[in-house]
Amino acid sequence: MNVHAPNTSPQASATAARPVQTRASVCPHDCPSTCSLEVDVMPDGRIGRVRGAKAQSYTAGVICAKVARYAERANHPERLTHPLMRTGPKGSGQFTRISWDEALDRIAERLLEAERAHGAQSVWPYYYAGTMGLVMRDGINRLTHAKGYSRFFATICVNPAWSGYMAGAGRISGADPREMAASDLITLWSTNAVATQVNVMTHAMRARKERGAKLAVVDVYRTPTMEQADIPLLIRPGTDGALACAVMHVLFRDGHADRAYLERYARDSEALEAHLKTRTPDWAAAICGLATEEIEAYARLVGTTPRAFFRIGYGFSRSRNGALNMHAVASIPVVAGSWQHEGGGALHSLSGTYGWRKKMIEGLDKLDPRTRQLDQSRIGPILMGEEDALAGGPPVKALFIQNTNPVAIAPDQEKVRAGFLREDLFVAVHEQFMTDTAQMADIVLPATMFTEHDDLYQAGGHPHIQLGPKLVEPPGECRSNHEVIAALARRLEAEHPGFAMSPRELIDWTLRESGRAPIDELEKARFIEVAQSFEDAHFLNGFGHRDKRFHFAVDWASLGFPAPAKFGPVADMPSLPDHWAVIEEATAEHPFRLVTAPARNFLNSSFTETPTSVAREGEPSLLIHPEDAAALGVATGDLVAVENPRGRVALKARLFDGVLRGVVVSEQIQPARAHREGRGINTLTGADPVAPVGGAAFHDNRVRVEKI
Ligand SMILES: Nc1nc2c(c(=O)[nH]1)N[C@H]1C(S)=C(S)[C@@H](COP(=O)(O)OP(=O)(O)OC[C@H]3O[C@@H](n4cnc5c(=O)[nH]c(N)nc54)[C@H](O)[C@@H]3O)O[C@H]1N2
Ligand SMILES: Nc1nc2c(c(=O)[nH]1)N[C@H]1C(S)=C(S)[C@@H](COP(=O)(O)OP(=O)(O)OC[C@H]3O[C@@H](n4cnc5c(=O)[nH]c(N)nc54)[C@H](O)[C@@H]3O)O[C@H]1N2
Ligand code: SF4
Ligand SMILES: [Mo]
Repeated sequence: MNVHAPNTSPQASATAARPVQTRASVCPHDCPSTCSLEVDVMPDGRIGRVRGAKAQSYTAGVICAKVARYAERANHPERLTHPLMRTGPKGSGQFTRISWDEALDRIAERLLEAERAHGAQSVWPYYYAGTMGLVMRDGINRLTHAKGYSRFFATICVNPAWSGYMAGAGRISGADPREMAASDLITLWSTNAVATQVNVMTHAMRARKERGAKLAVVDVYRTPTMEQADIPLLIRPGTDGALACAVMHVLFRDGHADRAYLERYARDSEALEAHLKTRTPDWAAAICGLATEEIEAYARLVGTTPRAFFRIGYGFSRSRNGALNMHAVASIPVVAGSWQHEGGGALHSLSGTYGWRKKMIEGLDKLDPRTRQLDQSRIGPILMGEEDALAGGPPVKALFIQNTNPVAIAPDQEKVRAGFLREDLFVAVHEQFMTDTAQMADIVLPATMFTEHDDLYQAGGHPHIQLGPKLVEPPGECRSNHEVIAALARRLEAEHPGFAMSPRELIDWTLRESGRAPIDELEKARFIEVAQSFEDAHFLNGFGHRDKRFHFAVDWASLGFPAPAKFGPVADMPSLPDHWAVIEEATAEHPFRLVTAPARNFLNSSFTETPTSVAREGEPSLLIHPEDAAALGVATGDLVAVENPRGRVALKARLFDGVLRGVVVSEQIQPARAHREGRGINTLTGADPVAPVGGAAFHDNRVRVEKI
């Protein structure tokens, strides 16, 4: 039963003892799948089982296990339900309960004090993607712009990937993922889809079953996704550019480059072909660790299979050469001409196709472009007052944080922690749980979950917009991000009409202004498909650049990608696809390359509080090749110290022959306290920005490993 009627109050539901109702919703988490959900609302007014909607053709009834058991998270006894004020030293975890009015008054007082003493830009509202709902995620920007606070430059997830894709294709868009079902060769390039976006497997497996399609998987360890592959391509971290170049070398060499297509749709093809002459499979094999024959065989298959679909993930972009490598990989289906065919081409993200008008949600009419932008990924250096990170402005004196857990998820964690411990820094954190970040706060505020507020969702991995309506009342005194921002705005005398609107009014305004159906229609329909035409999705009307061509040669320093500045060693970036040797290569002192990949039962640092996820993942561990382990005298279950100049983390060794020698993998972002020495995995990752527009090289770390 699907009930679309407006939500009834919990009192009514509790007393009427009505049966379980199944209501439509959307998964709010930061996952390209953005699944369409069916949520059981129990007679007691809490949520019960969660299932994938069958009626939505991308979700197709399938969701991941961690969200299927969402009741564990929503009804968790440790959810934050009341505002808290710190009573002990910073980071001590000693808090006392206070009222909402007192909490909001205190926050406002400290933000106003920072503004008076150091200017509005000493306040930095900081957020990310705990919920992907447009109102609850992005509404904080309205406060930022209305007050002239330091702006937030979101870099941590997509910048290396998107800048690389944009450089070639000119638009963050691609083929409809459901077309995978019509494909004969599907390459999952650096996405562990079984763990991180399970629906990709639904559509890929359909092609295998119905057409005998081949599945190729490119990764740096044998993930559950690679275990399903016909063609596993296990490479060294940060070497995707080399593999892509060799594949294209073979395409040109063996007559599989589609010259007529290139003539019409690409720029710089001759320069690329000439440049690739020396980028042979032998050359690439030595860099990426594959056998020459594996590269030849895969390239031959790409060249002889018109319906070749590339589902390109984010993992390989989290290296210092990640943007260049993304551009190189995105070049393959252009050289092969795969884009012309149904079931061919590529999909990285559809995020560039929605065209939202976000003035009301984000207060864009109040945005002053002269206000500095601070780089999300560099929160450590910023809080530690490093001059280049502060972009010429005042020190940050106050942080207001929603929707993210930077003490756990941001790179260079020792610096982040030291920054949060500054006595002169005020920190307010709006959260669902006592995360590593909330633990460091002066004031903690309890937040609603997605079934407890209204929001609007787009998807990165499929073309739908969806409504996630409020289904149940929140526990205790939890308030939504929007409520908190509006309440603060009143106290801070920040002005914008958006503060006075309800979430539903903001959603309706945004839908209408963006040329979409109004909220009532969307609610009735649950989701609306917004797929592009085949021609647009396949760039057959031209790529996104002004000249409508795919660009093989890139002037990275003048890339048209919105950024406050260019980051990292942009000037040294090769113009054409290549292996750019700026990664943290292993040395004698730090002989291992560490990859910090996502864990199946967590989502970033979310779900690290739910018992089943914690039980399934176990203690934070390190996958290491048995021969490397033997050389160190390490056995499965031994505690090892993983160290580099940024810090040291204790992990449990797990011997695994699915990594190359010299590569170690830790699947997680577990809280610091889950680790024996109280330091989390991002202690080892660097906050130096990835060229050309920032981001963190989470999978590009040299480390030493020793038995403790
Ligand atoms: N279960 C679960 N799901 C998630 C998340 C999670 O933490 N857990 N995170 C969510 C978020 S925020 C995002 S952005 C997406 C990301 O999902 P994906 O697009 O899948 O990207 P990543 O998770 O960063 O990494 C995916 C794979 O890249 C591999 N990899 C790392 N370095 C390299 C390299 O140099 N070359 C190659 N070829 N592969 C490499 C890793 O081993 C990993 O298997 O997933 C989302 N979904
Ligand atoms: N080592 C390593 N680090 C990584 C990565 C990696 O692969 N390796 N991946 C990186 C990537 S891709 C990303 S996107 C980032 C993600 O980093 P984050 O966006 O910080 O992701 P989460 O850890 O899930 O934290 C989101 C927090 O928001 C809270 N939250 C959820 N909904 C709401 C809400 O409605 N209101 C409020 N106030 N809070 C809410 C959740 O409880 C959770 O604690 O991590 C990055 N960090
Ligand atoms: S697969 Fe992703 S979008 Fe779907 S339910 Fe799981 S976390 Fe949510
Ligand atoms: Mo992400």
